[in-house]
Order: sequence, then C-alpha cells, then structure tokens
Amino acid sequence: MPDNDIKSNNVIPNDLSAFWMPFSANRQFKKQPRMFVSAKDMHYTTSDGRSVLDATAGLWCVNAGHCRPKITKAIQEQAAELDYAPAFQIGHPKAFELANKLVDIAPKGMDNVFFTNSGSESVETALKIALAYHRVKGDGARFRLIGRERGYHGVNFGGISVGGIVPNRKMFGTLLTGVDHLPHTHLPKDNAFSKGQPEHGANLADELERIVALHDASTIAAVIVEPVAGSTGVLIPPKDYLQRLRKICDKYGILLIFDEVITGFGRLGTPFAADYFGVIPDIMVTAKGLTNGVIPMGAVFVKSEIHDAFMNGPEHMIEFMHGYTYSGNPIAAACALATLETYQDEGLLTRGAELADYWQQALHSLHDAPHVIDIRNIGLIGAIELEPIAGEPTKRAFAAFIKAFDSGLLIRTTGDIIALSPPLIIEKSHIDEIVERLRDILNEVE
Ligand code: PXG
Repeated sequence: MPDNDIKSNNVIPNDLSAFWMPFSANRQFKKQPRMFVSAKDMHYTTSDGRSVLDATAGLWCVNAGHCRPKITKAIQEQAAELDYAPAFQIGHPKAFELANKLVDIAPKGMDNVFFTNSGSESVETALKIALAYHRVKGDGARFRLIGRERGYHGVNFGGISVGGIVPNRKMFGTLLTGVDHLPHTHLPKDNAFSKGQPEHGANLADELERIVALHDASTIAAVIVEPVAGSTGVLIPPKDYLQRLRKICDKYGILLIFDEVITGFGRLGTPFAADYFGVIPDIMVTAKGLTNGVIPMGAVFVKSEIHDAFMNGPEHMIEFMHGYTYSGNPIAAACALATLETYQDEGLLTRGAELADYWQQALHSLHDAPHVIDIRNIGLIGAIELEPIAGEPTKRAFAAFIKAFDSGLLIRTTGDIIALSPPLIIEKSHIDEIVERLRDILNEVE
C-alpha cells in the first residue's frame, strides 16, 4: 500500500499530495494521516470511527463545543436569506446588530468594533489603527510598535514583526521596521508549578521604560501583548505585570493593545482577559471564539476616543483606508450572533470561573508524572512542560501528541509543552479523563 493510501474509508481521498498543510509536518502527516470527519459537543470522530475527546477546543476556538444547534441553524438560514453583501459603503443589519452585542459584553469604554476574518487580520488592523490614530491626532512621529519575545500575533507581516517567535520570523526578510520587543515573562526557575498568576516577574514590565528611554516616547505608537501568551506554551503574566504595563503606557501616551484571540470569549472565566486582570487596553484584538471557530471572523474593539478621532474631515470621505471583502460577512455575522446567544444561554463566558479550581487541582496532580518540569494554569487554560529529549527538542511532546490522538485525546503541543484549552462546556468527568489519559501517555512516552 502506498504511504498516502489511507484505510478504506470512502470519505478520505486517496491522494493527499496537493494540499500543503499549514503549520504541519506535511511529510509525517501524509505517511500517517490523522483525520476528523465529524464532531459533537466535546468530541471529534476520526475517519476510522474513533471518538476523540477535544482538550483544545479545536485550535483554542470552539468554546461552546462542536456542532451546536443554534449556530448550525443560523448559518443555514443566513446562507439561504442573504449570502453576501458588499462590505464597503453598504451594510446589512446583522453586522450592526453584532457590533452592538459585542460592545455590550466588552470592557467599559470599548465602544466600536472593526470586523476582520482571522486573528492575523485583526492584529494587522489593530496595528494600523494605532499608527493612523496618532497621525490623525497630529502625532505622526509615533511610528514604533513594541511587541514581546515569545509573543504570537498571527502570521502576517505586522504580526510576525511584533511577534517574538524566531522560526516564524527568520525566513521572511526585513519585516516591519521600527519594531522593538519587551522581554518575555517566562521564569521557570522562579515560577515553576505556579497555580494561576506567578509571583515573580512584574518588574519585567519596567523594561518598557528602558525601551522608551532608548527610542523616546514621542516615537512609540503602541505596545501589543497577549494578556496570556498561548501559542508559545501558556505564559501567564506575573502578578501586577499587566497593571504596570498599563501605567507606563498611560504615562507616555502609548496605546496598549491586548491580543485576546485566545483569551477572548470566556477562556479565563470572564468575557475577556481584560476583565480578568482588571486592565483595560485601548485596542483589543479578537477572533476564534467570536464565532466558535465555525466561520472565519475576527473583531477589533477600540475605545471610542480612538474611533472618534478618525471621524473628521468631509463626511463623504472614507475615514480609515482599511477593510476586507469579508469584513462583517453576513454568514459570519449570523454565526457570531448565534454563538453569543449560545454563550449567554449556557453562561459560558463565566463558566470557566466555576471550573478553574477543579481544573487547577486536576492538572497539578500530574506534577509527579514522568518528564514533567512545569505545570501552569489559568482559567480553563493549562500547560504541562516536559523535559526535552537531549539534542532532540519537540520530539517528546510530539510523541505525546501522537499517542494522545491514538488513544482518543486531542492535545496541542508547542516545543515540548502540552497546551490544553478545552471547550467551555467541559464537565468535571471530562477533566478527570484528560488527566488520567495524560498520565498514561506520559508513562508511555520515552
Ligand atoms: N493572535 C493570537 C494571540 C493567536 O493565538 C493569532 C493571533 C492568529 O489568529 P489566526 O486566526 O490568524 O490563526 C493567534 C492564533 C496554538 C495555535 O495551538 C494558536 C493559534 C493558531 C493556531 C494554533 O497555539 N493562534
């Protein structure tokens, strides 16, 4: 049997060669494919008919669980009623309704919403709003953007420039100029096995003072950070870190952007991480959970002062030269509205708070499992960091991922870190199952 000729299941194509898969080990995958063919609530079904417990909400996005009836119905009905409407100079009601509903659940003062189609596009949009805002205010010398080491802000040029993941940056030339980075806050020596926010590292926010001293505040437009860094292995902000960052930004007139693509829509047990930490950014980047991951859509929230600063000049003129063919797309908007309704009906935006203690205890019970060098958690996010195999980084965690998949558990790995972010409908029995399976897997991997 050729390598790519998968088991006789007529829903699977025989030839896997044409599709160049994103962020995947293509050759390994095509030799040993893993496919999902259906999903319901907490579980996927594989092409060979096995049930897989979803401990990652897809890719941190299926917060309400899979194939939820209201969402499915809303998409079906919208597709039959108004499939597409031009996004520029013409509207349709659901995009406005959605923006209003989002503002209702957003942190106070974030009164305007710009729609995109992904987290990456939301990031680019936020960076452009920040630069243009200073310019419309007559402060156009503020062109610098400050990101953070180990930050992930999607894959477009602005996002990889302010991001801090070396392999995502090094292939792609000069990137944006005028970018600098804060240090990351991962301090395993001081903070290993912290429950919730770590004690040490708030002082790392003061590095912004050093960056300001180097470049001068008058050249800095914005700082962008993930409140909790997800992709690089769940880096939880030390106590008081975000508060200090907010204060320094205020002191120098620098906009603070929170990238809430992962933390938005209930992941921490509050609607947004801004609510959890009590730190309100000027711009908030979202996607993923906005539509339960079902239809691609992102949303950038801005404070009304920022939006209003653009609303000048002749009224027939376009105020902000930016937007996408699919900004506020009718089917995406209908999907997001039904998602918000599902969150509301089931209290999902705050459900994480009820389960966070149980989740924490369950995860930390793995502290004595083989290879484990750190466990971190906040809300319904968790990470288990493994000791890398000497000279072969990522191999152990990838082996754990494959073993988990084969044994009916979906986890995510990044480097040698297992990241967990289950749908917010998770029950305690699922949490127990995740932890039990992980223990078995860690016992088995080399
Ligand atoms: N910002 C953050 C904070 C993200 O986590 C993006 C932007 C980009 O979103 P899009 O929709 O363009 O992919 C993300 C995406 C993982 C993982 O397992 C994380 C993401 C995507 C895929 C996998 O860590 N985050």
